[in-house]
Amino acid sequence: MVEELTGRAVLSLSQLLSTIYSFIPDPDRVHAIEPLGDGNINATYLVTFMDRSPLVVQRLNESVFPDPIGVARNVALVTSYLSKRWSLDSGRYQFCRFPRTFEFQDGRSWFEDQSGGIWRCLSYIDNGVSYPCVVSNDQPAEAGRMLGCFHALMESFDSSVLVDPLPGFHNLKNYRGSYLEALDCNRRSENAEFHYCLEMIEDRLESLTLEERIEEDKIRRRVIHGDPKCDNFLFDRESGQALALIDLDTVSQGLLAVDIGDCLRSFCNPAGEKAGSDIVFDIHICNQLLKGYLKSFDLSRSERNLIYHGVRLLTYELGLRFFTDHLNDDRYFRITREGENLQRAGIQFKLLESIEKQRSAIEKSAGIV
Ligand code: GN1
Ligand code: MG
Repeated sequence: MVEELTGRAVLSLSQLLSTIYSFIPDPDRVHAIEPLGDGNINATYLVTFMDRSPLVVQRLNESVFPDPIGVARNVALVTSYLSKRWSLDSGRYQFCRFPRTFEFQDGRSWFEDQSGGIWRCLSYIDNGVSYPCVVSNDQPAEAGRMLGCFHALMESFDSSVLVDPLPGFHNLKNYRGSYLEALDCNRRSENAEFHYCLEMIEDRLESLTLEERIEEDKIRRRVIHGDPKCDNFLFDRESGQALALIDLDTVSQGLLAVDIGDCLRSFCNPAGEKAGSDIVFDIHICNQLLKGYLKSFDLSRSERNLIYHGVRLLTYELGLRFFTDHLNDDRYFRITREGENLQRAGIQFKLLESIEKQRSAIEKSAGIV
């Protein structure tokens, strides 16, 4: 059995275990180590102990993050800010919990292994479970509430202390450039799905940026999560209440419409990012999620105006990113079979068509018509 990280490093199971044992606290008290979650980027494990709380152990994907130590530091700053901020207002945010970053003996928040791999440990949120798509009626409103709480808690965080985790992330021009480059030199196909994606990409390019809209309306950038997709939320296993927003590597300055758009893109696709047919943007989920969000964060009218454009942009952007990665032989997003990123791209573009058909309903949901 081998552990394969997207891109490069391949570790045998014994190398993987001995690396993890070399830095975790109390290695002789370990009960089990097992893979955790379904993230496309980092490799994540749950380490349980005989007599201490479990830890989430992650190796940062260095072929995605150019400065993995910088990213580990960012996350330590964000988690420590969130827990301080939360304790000041724990009545209001009583159900929110956020992971804490484990500090090693040398005071660092990361560990560098012999081959230069960067690892970190985070606290495990008890009873928290994540899902790849919506599984219960209350989940969308709960997720919206949690995203709103996250934005509210992070409002006064000084994001200038963070390094840019991923230069060019959520920048359509950047993805367009990589796409054109990949199209020029890489594989092409006669496959119908491939041509459908090409057409979708080319047809919509001009009408998608948020930049002009924000300049007109003078919308300010705030602290965003950057990746609030469904399986980055933890819900209480029994009550279904949203407990936490995890995967904080992409926290940066940005537009709230980017986070809200990405969150809607993910939650309102009940078939999930991997299923092949019946891809529809579920307007009922959208209504519930935005209701939950607007209860915990007061969005200005101009920001609400951007929500439709945000969900459209983020869906297009992810389709373009999956498609480009397919052209580039899957260097970025982990795959389990050949052609998976092409299929994922097609799903995002079908979702995009459904979003465009429901523009007025989405705007109504955002409270602007
Ligand atoms: C990646 O790491 P994960 O699986 O939570 C990606 C997101 C995409 C998402 C699509 C750093 O998120 O931008 O929306 O896959 N994260 C990064 O599933 O690229
Ligand atoms: Mg994740």
